[in-house]
Amino acid sequence: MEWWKKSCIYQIYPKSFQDSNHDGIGDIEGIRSRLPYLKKLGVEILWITPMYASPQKDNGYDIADYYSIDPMFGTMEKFDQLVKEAHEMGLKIMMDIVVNHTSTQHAWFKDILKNKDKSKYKDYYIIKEGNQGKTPNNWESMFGGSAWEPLYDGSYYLHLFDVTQADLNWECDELRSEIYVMMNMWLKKGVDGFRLDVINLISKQQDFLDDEISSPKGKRFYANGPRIHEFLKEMNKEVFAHYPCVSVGEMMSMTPEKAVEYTHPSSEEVDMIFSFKHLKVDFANEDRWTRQPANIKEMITILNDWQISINEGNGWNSLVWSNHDQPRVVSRFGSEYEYHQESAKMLATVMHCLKGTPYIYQGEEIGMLNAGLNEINQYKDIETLNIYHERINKGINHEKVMDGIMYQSRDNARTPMQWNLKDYSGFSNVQPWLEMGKRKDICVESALADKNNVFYHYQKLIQLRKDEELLIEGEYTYIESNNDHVWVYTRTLKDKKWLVINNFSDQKENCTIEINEQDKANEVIISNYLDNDLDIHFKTLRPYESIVYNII
Ligand code: TEU
Ligand code: CA
Repeated sequence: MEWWKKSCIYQIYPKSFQDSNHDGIGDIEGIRSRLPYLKKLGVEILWITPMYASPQKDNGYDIADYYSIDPMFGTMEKFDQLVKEAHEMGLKIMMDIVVNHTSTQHAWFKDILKNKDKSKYKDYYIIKEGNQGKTPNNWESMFGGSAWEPLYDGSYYLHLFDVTQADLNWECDELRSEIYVMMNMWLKKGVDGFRLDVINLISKQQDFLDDEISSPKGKRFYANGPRIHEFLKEMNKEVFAHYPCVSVGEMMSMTPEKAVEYTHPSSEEVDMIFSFKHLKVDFANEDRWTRQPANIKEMITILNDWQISINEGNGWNSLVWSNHDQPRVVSRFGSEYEYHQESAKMLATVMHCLKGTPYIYQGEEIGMLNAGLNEINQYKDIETLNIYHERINKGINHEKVMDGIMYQSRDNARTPMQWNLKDYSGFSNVQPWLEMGKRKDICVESALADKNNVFYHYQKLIQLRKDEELLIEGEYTYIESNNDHVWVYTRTLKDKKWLVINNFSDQKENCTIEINEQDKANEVIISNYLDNDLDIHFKTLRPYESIVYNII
């Protein structure tokens, strides 16, 4: 079995993980000092978001030099030492690589600005003539506004994200080879794999037509574009195939059918994809910035559908509640106060018992919550600031705009990691680059001191996945329970069967579980309440109750 199927991936957002030199910004030394904590939790792969040299307009997703570490995080020597120590402790390192675009501060782009039409790098980016003094087409940036920015002499470059993130031209053979050489360099150094940022956007349909259908405009012409499979097969052959590495494609506009095409072993593209469909069930009218109560039934339907289709197609799933672009999961689908611990544990159990590779985003393991920042000037995220101005300019009132931002802003997940009850939660001795979240009582030190804390629940789930082949290879089956707030499923391997019951509601919920009449439970494997009976056919579940039974 591939090693990454068994492992749990922990995502580190370095800027906000641990500051070692007290400049308010997390760094490599900080990560290194916390390896024992991560080891204790039991995770096996550390995915670290970009630490390459960057002007940090999009917190490192705007890379200026793929070959160097940003001084704010440390040096290449420090990075090598981190990899070495992690390996000595049995931890693997997954790099985050951004090859859909570079920063406009990258040497290639700067060469174009300097040498204009003489630059040999003009073909590395997507540069088009304007359309009678206007942009080449009507495509929009994911962060708001046009996706085109004037270059010089009436031409424009494409940027699907910020204006400082210029899209690379994957049609250019030379560009592709340079990217593969660079990726090989990191693997030679000893890193264990890549998370590939927005990788299914790299192949653009070449006629660059106007678009009135997708949102943002243009998306259907580049998401899963015409040459995407060809490019990924080439990347696999040129890079991944030479190392026992893991490759995770972050992809938007995904369906399970498409996911199978990318992850089926015979496709030889990527090992798994990271996608978001189930994390849109609290958007009103598909507008991320206007919230509605989460539609749990829809979420269960989506996740269930992915489990079934991916397994049937022999692909592989990523199991994800949160990352650095998403609000905190407990704020979103759980309870911030009364049932904080119960709901955080339930959410953990649901994900970790599904088939796939689970991800934990830093702080999730202690149930960290949304930031609670209510002034726009407390926000740093470029997307949030752009959206704020765009919406205010459209005449939407400030309170309504802030309501959406407080709930959805990416900064919700980016406030510094809370280690202890000291100033700045032990993240730093000085005011951090982004304000601390409002709920300072939730921190690692308090979590570790309480044997019933959600931290130990995650620890136990991670260990269960190491010990029980059933959780890795076992078949997933949906079980009817006649209650929309409840998700029941089984995992089966040979003659072993586990029943997983989860209540997503903050109320007591009754349900009839449509499992075989003769099935009986003989053991509770894990639960978020201490006293469970062994009845598995009819249950009155307590708020956010979650139980895993062994079935005989
Ligand atoms: O994210 C792309 C993505 O799929 C979105 O979640 C995105 O963050 C945004 O919310 C769309 O409106 C990746 C990175 O994870 C993100 O941090 C970067 O900003 C983005 O790509 C560009 O590199
Ligand atoms: Ca620092």
